[in-house]
Amino acid sequence: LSAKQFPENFLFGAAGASYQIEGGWDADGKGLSMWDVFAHTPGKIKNNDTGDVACDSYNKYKEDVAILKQLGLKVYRFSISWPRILPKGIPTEINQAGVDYYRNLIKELKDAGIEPLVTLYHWDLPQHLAELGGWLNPRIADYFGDYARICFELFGDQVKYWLPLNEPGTTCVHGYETGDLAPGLPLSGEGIYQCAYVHVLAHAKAWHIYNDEFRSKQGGKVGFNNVCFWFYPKSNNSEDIEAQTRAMEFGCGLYANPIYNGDWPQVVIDRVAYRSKKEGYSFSRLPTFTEEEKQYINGTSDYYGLNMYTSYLVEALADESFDSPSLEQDLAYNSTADPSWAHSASEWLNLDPPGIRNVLNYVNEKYNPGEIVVTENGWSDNGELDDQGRVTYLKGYLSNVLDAIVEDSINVIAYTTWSLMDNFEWNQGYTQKFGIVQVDFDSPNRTRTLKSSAEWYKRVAAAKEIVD
Ligand code: GCO
Repeated sequence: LSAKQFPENFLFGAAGASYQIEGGWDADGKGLSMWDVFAHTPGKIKNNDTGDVACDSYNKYKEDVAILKQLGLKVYRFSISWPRILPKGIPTEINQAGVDYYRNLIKELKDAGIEPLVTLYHWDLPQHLAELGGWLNPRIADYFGDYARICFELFGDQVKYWLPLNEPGTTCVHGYETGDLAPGLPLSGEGIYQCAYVHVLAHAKAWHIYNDEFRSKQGGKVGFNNVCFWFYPKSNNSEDIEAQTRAMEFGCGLYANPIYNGDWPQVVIDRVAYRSKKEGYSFSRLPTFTEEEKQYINGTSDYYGLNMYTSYLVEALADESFDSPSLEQDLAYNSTADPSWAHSASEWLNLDPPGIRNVLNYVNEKYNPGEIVVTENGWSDNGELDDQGRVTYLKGYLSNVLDAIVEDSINVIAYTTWSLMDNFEWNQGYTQKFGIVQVDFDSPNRTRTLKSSAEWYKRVAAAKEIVD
């Protein structure tokens, strides 16, 4: 029905991440990451699953690229495992087998006409650095800068799209606030803000290194990746509308605002200062950027890498709903799903296609990022081959991306669905499947099979429009 077309040079693709797909956790000189350690700790992951083998992409990357090619996809977002390149995270020792792996993967992609979009860090922090304090230690930004420089040197002749970090928000909330993801530190009310601070500095460092040392000869782009979900106020009460603002600013804004506007969102500054004072602190639990840091972080992104999956309704809560300092208390809202939304296999993921168009408009207006790449968007189920739920989801969200481009004039240049293959879904292990391609985790061969959604997506990528 719709004759609306994606722009001629729009890139359709798929995404994945090292720890979730590679396996080879101790192969050929790779060092330990904090995810190896976390997953090997009994009780942390559903069924005590691990990423030890995962999709075995360390050995089967050629098959992965062949599938991308068969689907007519033109961009592949993958991440480099920091400890596969630098076993301890430090630049004293480079693991040549790791370098070879990514050079081979990139060559395979380029030969197939597929653009690599490379995340430098998708949560697998070298364990050595985790022991030095991980994302609570501001020096991690310096270690990250050294690692980023090495990757730009090693791969930058072939890679034009970089994302230094993946979803700082998820790490800071789940790694350092609630503790249900690695490194598993429940530092309620405090860890999250220190973690956000260190991530912002690390991202900016990588961007500056690229800008100063590589941009003129390599001509690539370094984007900022951030997860932004959409929140609707549950009612038109001013309290619920303020809760919506808090939801957007403590979620999306906490990370994006420093990068695009040079400081934390004002709402967050005010709210955490107010709460901290009430709780008896003489300072805010939110670290302060120095003037020099504000200058350094401001404007350090060449495109916005948006991860977007779901929406919620928010309802304001009374200010004293929790009895100790916490993000929950700072947020002071309750979030629920609209009863009309379909649910995925993941408790947090609902079907609300207009949410992505709302977020694209929000990000575009607030941060004026120029180009946007939707770097993650996808649906989970139990792994069935005829995955009509995923087709419905992708059709709805992609239609809204198309409307954002055509009707709202937002410059979305690419879309990489999460995920190319079923994979290790963090603390949910292999119980939730996001792939457009099925992986048989019971077969030693990790057999890959296209699902209905892959066949559908292939037709969309070829037609550059939404098809039935
Ligand atoms: C991320 C995501 C992915 C997840 C996906 C589904 O941070 O990029 O967490 O790694 O697998 O979002 O939950």
